[in-house]
Amino acid sequence: MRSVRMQGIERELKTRWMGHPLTVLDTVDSTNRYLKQRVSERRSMAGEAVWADAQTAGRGRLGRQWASPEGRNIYTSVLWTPPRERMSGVLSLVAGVGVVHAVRAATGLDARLKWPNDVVVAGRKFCGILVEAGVDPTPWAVVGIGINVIGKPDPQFPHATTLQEQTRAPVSREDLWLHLMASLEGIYDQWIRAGDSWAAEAWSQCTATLGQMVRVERPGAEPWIGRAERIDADGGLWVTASDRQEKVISGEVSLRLADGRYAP
Ligand code: BT5
Repeated sequence: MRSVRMQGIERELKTRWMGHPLTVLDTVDSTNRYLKQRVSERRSMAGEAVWADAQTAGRGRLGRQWASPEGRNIYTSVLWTPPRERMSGVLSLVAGVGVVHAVRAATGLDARLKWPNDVVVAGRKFCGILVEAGVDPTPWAVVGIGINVIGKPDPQFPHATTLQEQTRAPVSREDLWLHLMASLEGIYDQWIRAGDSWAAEAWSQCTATLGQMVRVERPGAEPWIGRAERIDADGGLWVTASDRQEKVISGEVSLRLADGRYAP
């Protein structure tokens, strides 16, 4: 059940546009699906957001699922309408930086990004980001964010954690959601002013992946190990080994530590 504070949270928002207007739902299949439908019906506006207490079909990337139990987490999606020439993998970098800054501000935890866009604390994932974008009728991007906040992580995901597990103190999902909208607005506006390479640099400042030895696993190809060197403004990651250097694109590879464990 949505809390009373959650229901009226839009009144507490201090942002100019991020998070307005807000729809708060008890349950929905997927907040991304919900907002994309509003886009297709041409009923949406920039900054519009949806926040659900539970999802019955929360989605990850590549058809994967996002576990979305009720009463403890954040499942939220926000609509962005960037200029056409700014539509690229950089959107996902901008969103990731926004989440990291919000979580750091709200909890003091050392949240970091794992390429391409998991958010981790102490090497364990507490947040996933799913950006879905298109250009019809005009450029749009639905930025979906799932954050494990309260209680223990789902035991079926051994590398998962929750913010409360990390802080060992109560964490308010409402306060965190307010931080999230403020942070996304600040980072988005700065990206529009400063450009894609600024976003790639901001992402690089918040990551746990760069400098690590990682294993690149592509379906049907021999895995190989190299050092994660840098990212490009389109979100591609450069991995270097003694005999090869390649830019890997999200969706095409999964990254593991050199010994096969989940790479933070
Ligand atoms: C993601 O996908 O991490 C993006 C998840 C985005 C979820 C939000 S919730 C609001 C909005 N509406 C939606 O329908 N989606 C967005 P990916 O990188 O593919 O990671 C998915 C993988 O993470 C799964 O295959 C599991 O291994 C793991 N996983 C699933 N649920 C988890 C959870 N609650 N906490 C940690 N790990 C989880």
